[in-house]
Amino acid sequence: MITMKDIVREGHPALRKKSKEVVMPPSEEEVKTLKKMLEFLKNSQDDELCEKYKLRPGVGLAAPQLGITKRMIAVHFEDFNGKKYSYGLFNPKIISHSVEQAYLAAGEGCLSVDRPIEGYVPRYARITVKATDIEGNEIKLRLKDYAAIVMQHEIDHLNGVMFYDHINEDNPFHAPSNARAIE
Ligand code: K2U
Ligand code: NI
Repeated sequence: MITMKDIVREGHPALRKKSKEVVMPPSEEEVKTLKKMLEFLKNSQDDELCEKYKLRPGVGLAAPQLGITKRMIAVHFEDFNGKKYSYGLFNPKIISHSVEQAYLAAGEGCLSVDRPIEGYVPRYARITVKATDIEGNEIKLRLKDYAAIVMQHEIDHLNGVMFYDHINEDNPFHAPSNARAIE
């Protein structure tokens, strides 16, 4: 199982690289890795396992955070309306997005960043993502608000982008005029 020792931290080159597309169909090892990433997120949200293995709770994980520069991500969370999202995705791509932006009022964190970084992270409020799921199906996801934020955080990792790259340096709590706060 994946634990925190497997997650690379700031300064690791994988976090600043553009990850490579996974050639379809994925290898057994790539499928196994993606399943382990999803399992980590589920474990990290289980109080007992979290405590037992000293996990940091996570709602998303990208392969570069394991030092694997391949375009693979996992997400596992419930949005603020209680809608559940649980996906392992190969080669996720944002194919369209809103002009309107959104940001988490509480800011963002990252399992690869062992320090709190304050500030708003402006992102697209709505996105459409196409990807191949763990079973090999080509899927299209239309996401908004929290789900859109999580997905963009993870896809950023595949492009070597960290959440704090989006924070306004002069005024970290500057909200762009067309951006909506997600509480
Ligand atoms: O990619 C990662 O490091 C996982 C992040 C994803 C994330 C952070 C902030 C906003 C959207 C996505 C971790 O999930 S950070 C820890 C966390 C745990 C529960 C809820 C929000 C953030
Ligand atoms: Ni992160």
